[in-house]
Amino acid sequence: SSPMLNLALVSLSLAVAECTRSGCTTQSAGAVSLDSNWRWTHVTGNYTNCYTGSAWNSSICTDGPTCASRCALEGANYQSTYGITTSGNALTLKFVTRGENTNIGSRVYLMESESKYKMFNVLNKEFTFDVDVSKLPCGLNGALYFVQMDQDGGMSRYSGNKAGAKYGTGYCDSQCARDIKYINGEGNVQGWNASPSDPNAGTGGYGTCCGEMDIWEANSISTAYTPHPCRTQNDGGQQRCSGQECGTPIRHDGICDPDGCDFNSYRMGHREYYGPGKFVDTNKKMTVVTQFLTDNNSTTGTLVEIRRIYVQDGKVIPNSKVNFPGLLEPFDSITEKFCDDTKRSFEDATSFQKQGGLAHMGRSLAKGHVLVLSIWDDHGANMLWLDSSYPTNANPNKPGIARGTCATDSGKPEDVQQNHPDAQVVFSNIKFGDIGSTYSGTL
Ligand code: IDC
Repeated sequence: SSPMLNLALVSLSLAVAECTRSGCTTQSAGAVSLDSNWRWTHVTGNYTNCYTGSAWNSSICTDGPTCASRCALEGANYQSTYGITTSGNALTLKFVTRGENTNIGSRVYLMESESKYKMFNVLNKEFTFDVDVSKLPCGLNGALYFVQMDQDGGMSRYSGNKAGAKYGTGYCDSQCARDIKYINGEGNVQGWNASPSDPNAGTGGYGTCCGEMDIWEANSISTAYTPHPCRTQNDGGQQRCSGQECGTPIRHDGICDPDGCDFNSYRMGHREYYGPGKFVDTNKKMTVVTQFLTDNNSTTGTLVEIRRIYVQDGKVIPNSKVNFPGLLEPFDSITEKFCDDTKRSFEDATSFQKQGGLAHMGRSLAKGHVLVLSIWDDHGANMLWLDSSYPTNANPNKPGIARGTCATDSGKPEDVQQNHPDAQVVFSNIKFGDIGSTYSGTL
């Protein structure tokens, strides 16, 4: 990936507030940059595509390093091509945008400057935002999360990367994403195969892994928050993987935890808590507060608990309590004990524990994470792990199987794209600061 030719918009502004006990101040307006995978990549010096649909141009991209040295990444027309708009402190991500080509979903990163992502250390802090999920049906996910990407997108570590954070390079996550076109400053050309179900995607021989903290994965039916630690270098920093390291063929034998330790109120036994017309009413905007508590109440402590609070219509709504038989305690937050107990009673795989659990997630967060906002559909599992019963062949009455009210045949990408092209998520009013400083309301 080398510099662009054609100067289009490279970012959009988005205001974020930082808070202390004495109040919040809006920092110099931030910006978001679109992930490089969504951008046009063409030969440097002319407009021959380096990549089209689900395939590399094999005469240009003869191998990974050559590909990156010959190809450039473009600027982005956020609104008309990708359906992404900002207004003041709000960001709207639309699902299907029909421009010159049809675009599906998007992923953007919060910037600190034109060439650097903004880094967050959330330990002993709280992160708060408002979200409108009312236009997110079964099968869609409007996500807000943190990943341990490099601040410059990998430009200084990988000489082949001439594009950097400005062009949204350097993505990584705990699934060790293999659909990423440029990894470590090289095209992911070797072993690239078209996706069997997605005409705009494929997977290469390499993946890109790093620690991930999902603050919010949600639609109007279900929501989950989930830490995913990784045993990559630098306590979860971006690392390229190949073969079994990436978690294929054996899902739980890679260098990251792909499942995480999830708190989904429905899955945890409170079925009237979150949804349209429910206790936390997804027909209306809500405020979502997430607190990262350490053992010594400082940013250098060990992460011991991740708490969730909602605020809606001026009312503070405590998180739901876990409610199913065979459980040690009525947990209402993520702790190591909660993870051990739920994995044990649900008979889930324990890759979370194997990858170091909550303490290791904390070490990763301490290194600094990039904020990601996205809207996506799921070619792997139709989002059933979030909003339906999963695995679909298991008894839905067994604790841990039911995650939401969506049908087990819902969420197919072709269905949601056809029937809900106008789906969208709106994130707004992002606040970050000391515990207790970012929200108010009556109990
Ligand atoms: C979920 C992850 C999520 C990821 C999704 C699809 O939390 O980030 O996008 O998988 O890969 C399972 C599933 C597993 C789920 C996990 C939590 O096999 O796919 O992980 N879980 O729902 N069974 C029990 C729990």
